[in-house]
Amino acid sequence: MAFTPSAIRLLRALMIVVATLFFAENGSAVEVKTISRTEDPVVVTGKNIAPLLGADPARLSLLTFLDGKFSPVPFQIDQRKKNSEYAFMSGPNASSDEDPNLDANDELVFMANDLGDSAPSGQFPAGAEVGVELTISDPTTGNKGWVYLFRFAEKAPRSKHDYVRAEISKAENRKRVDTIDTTGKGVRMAAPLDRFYPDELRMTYPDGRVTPDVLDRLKIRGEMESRVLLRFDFVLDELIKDKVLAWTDGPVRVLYRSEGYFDVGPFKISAREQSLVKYYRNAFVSSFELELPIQPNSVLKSFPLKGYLDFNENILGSQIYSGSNRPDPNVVLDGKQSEAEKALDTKTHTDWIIGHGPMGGIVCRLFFSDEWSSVKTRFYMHENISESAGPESDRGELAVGFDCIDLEKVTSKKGSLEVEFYLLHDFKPGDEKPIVAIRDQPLQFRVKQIQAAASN
Ligand SMILES: [Ca+2]
Ligand SMILES: [Ca+2]
Ligand SMILES: [Ca+2]
Ligand SMILES: [Ca+2]
Repeated sequence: MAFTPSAIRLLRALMIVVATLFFAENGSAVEVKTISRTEDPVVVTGKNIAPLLGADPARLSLLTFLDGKFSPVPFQIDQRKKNSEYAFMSGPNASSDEDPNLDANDELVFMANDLGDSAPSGQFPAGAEVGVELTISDPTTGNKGWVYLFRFAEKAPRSKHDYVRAEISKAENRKRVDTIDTTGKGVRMAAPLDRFYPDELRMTYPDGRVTPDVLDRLKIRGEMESRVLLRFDFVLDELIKDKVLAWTDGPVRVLYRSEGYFDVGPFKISAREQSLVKYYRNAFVSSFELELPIQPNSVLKSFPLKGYLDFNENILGSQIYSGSNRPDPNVVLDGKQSEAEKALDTKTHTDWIIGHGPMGGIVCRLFFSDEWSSVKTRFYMHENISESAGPESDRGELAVGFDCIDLEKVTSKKGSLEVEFYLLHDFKPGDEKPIVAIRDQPLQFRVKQIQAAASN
C-alpha cells in the first residue's frame, strides 16, 4: 500500500500528537517542526554555543529529532584563526587554527532542511555527554525547527550524506563542484582554475543523468571613460588571472579562497582582487574584494558595467523575471526580442533576477559593499545569437544579469561585491520568495543547554 505525501504528513502529525500526550505525562513536551524554509545555510559561531567551547570537533555531532529518535545530519565546524580568516584544510595557503578545539570564532554550519522536531527534555542519544538545543525560527512566519549539538564520550556519529564536493585539478586547469541533496538531485558548476568566471553549469539526477552544459561564461564587462579623452574596454572576466590560495571541502559547504591581479587601461595600471566563494548544495555565494588603482570619481566620466550570465543555446525557452519585472511568458530566451521584452523595466533598482525552464531555476543576486553603495543595479537581458561577443566559447549572447549604474561616482578605490547564485530543480514563479529571504530575512537561532535525564 502506497501513502500519498499528504497521508504521510497526516500520519506523522498524528504520531507527534501521540508522542506529545505520552511525554506530557512526565512533564516534557514535544513541539513539531513547523519551519518550511529548506535552502538556508545556518551559521552559528562558537561564542553562541558556550557549553561546548573547548570540545574536540571529532567528538561533536549534530543530530535531528524526527519520528521520536535522534539521527545525525550533515554539519561542519569551520575553524577560524585569531585574525578571523578561515583555517583552510587544503591548498598552498592551508593552515590550522591556533586552537584546534571549538573556540569562540569557529563556525558551526548546517542546512535548514535538516531541522527536526524538539526533543523531549532529558532525552540524550547514547554516549552523549553534553548537549545544546538550537531553535531556529523564520522571522517572516514565526515557524520553528530544531537541531541538537552533542559532545560524545568517544566517536561521534556521522551522517552518510556529503552535500558538496570539490575537485581542484592543476593538470586539467579546472575547478569543479558537484552537489547532491538527500534525494540524489544536484548541480555541477565548473570554471578554469586560473579564472574566476564559471563556464559550466549542469543539473544532475539520481539516475546518473547529467543535463548538457547551459553556460557559456559569467561576463563582467563595461567601458571606462576618463575625463581626459581616454576610453577603453573593461573586460573583467578576461582580465583577471585568478590563483587558488586554499580551500576546505566539508559535508555542508566548500570554502574556496583565491586572489587575482589585473591591469587596467592602456597604461596597464595594476589592480588586485581577492575572493571567497562558499559553495552549498544549492547555491554559490561569492564575495569579491576589489582594489582599483584609481578612485573612480576623481578620474572617470563614465563607467557603465554589466555583470551577467551568458548562456548557450541549451538554455533556449527559459523565462526571465526579476524584482523589477513580474513573470511574463513572453519574456523568454529565444534569440529574438519580443514586444514584452522591449517594454521591460530596465531603470528600477533590483537585486534579484531569475531564469527558469524545464531544467530548473536560477536566482541571481548582486550587492555592492557600503563603500560602493552609490552603485545601482538594474535588470539586464540581451539576446543576439548571430554576432560574436568575445572572448567567449559559444558565439553570441543569451545574457541575463545586472546593469550597474553610477560606478563613476564611487569615492573609494577599495570595495567589494557579493554575487549569489541559487540553483534549484523544479522551479516555478513564486518559489523565489524563500530564496530571497535567505539573505533579506535571515533565519534566527536560540541556543539552550540541555541536561540528560537522571535515569540515562
Ligand atoms: Ca578559532
Ligand atoms: Ca578552533
Ligand atoms: Ca526573447
Ligand atoms: Ca556566448
